[in-house]
Amino acid sequence: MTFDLVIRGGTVVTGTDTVRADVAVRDGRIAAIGTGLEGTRKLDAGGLLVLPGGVDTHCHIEQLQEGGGADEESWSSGSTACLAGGTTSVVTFSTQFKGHGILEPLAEYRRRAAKAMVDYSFHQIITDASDEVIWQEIPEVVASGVRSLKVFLTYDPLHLDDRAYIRVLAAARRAGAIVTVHCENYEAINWRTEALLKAGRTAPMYHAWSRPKMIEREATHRAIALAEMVDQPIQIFHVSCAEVAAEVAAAQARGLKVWGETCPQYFVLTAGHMDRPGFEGAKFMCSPAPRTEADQALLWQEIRRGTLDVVSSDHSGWCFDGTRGKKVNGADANFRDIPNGVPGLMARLPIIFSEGVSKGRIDLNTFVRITATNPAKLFGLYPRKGSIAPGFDADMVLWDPNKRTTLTNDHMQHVIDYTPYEGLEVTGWPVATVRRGEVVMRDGKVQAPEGSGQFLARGPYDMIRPRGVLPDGFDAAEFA
Ligand code: DUC
Ligand code: ZN
Ligand code: ZN
Repeated sequence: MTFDLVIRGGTVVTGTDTVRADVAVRDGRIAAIGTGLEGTRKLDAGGLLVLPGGVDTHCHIEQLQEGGGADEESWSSGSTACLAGGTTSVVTFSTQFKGHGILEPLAEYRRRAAKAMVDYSFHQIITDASDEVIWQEIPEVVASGVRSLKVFLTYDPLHLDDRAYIRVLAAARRAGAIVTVHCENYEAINWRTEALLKAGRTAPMYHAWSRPKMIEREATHRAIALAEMVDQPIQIFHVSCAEVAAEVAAAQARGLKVWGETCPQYFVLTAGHMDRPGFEGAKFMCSPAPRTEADQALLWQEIRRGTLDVVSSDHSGWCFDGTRGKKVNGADANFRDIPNGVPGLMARLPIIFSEGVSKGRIDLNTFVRITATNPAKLFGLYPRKGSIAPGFDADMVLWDPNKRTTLTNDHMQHVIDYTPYEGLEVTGWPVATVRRGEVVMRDGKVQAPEGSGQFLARGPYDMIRPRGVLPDGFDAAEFA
């Protein structure tokens, strides 16, 4: 029997197994794994690893901005960066502006994403928990396949107070969606920011001072307690340190459906990067803020323990120069007025492979789990995405585990004019990317037609079903 494509002679790695085998593809899906397979086309994977295509479930691409327009990272450039780095599926965001609904922006996101070359879905951000959004629009959006909501417990003008957060949790419970949460204490950040600015401490490094670890820990604790009250599964986004992971671990130990995500920046950046001269520190500003090297070491421990089981990029599309990015309020803006976020669509897999696998902190199967299998499972993309087995989409990355590279912004292929990882040496590199059976990247050259990405509608799935454990047995979400 012949196949459309056979990837020959590689070492196939999944979240559980590592085997020498050929992988055969037919009609864009994996059709067989074995030896001596024959296909119309062949891709030689001798000496290479064959990994599932990366699944990045937290990245901001072409996100609409309140004043009009969108992030500089477009679907075209963002997809190119993903495929260059071995990522074949993303979950990005559809946002809501206060005073408005969620249906219109979601339609606009879908229109824009029609240019994607990676497969994609959305998390629906809720910033205004109006009755109409809660009772009519969220059920409609979830039924259309957008089965995750995102909330911010801080950030003007996005943040929700506790009452609004509870209402979103309840709406998600009724609709059958997971909620992802940005956990930092809004009032504490505002209070510290006011004090820092009054004291004349305005440089980028004071961004970290404005939001110390305990304000992330407090918000995480609160987010979990309220989710427990509603009996609603949640994922804590971008956990920056072990103290916050401990809140997630405590919830998991009690049997709650609480998961934790972290990002490459928390393994290789520190608050010290924001202390570079001039405005340079703005390149490293993201929230939560990067911590210390000691925190990085402890974060690896939480990955090994499985407390944190997803590593996504939180890619944010702000250029350093120009008038729309980090310098939108001037090259001497105080830290409060500098947009947060760092780019990382391409760099995610090389950094985690290098810092994790090449440096002996995690094994290959853990790498695959945290970058592909677990995000696919948690966000309802499994068993289509996230592994290499018959029936899965033929999304794979051929990976040279020994290739050493010094990262530069040219490697990134995003639209952003810098990478915070400039000069970082990595061992391990994507050599080719296969998306639904098509070779869409080879030796850094991305070739995929605009619009060849597919929307990933996500139906109901067991993992995010509420446990049915409620205080007093009373399901308040049925009524409010
Ligand atoms: N933090 C976020 O929560 N989102 C985008 C960028 C950032 O730093
Ligand atoms: Zn966030
Ligand atoms: Zn984000």
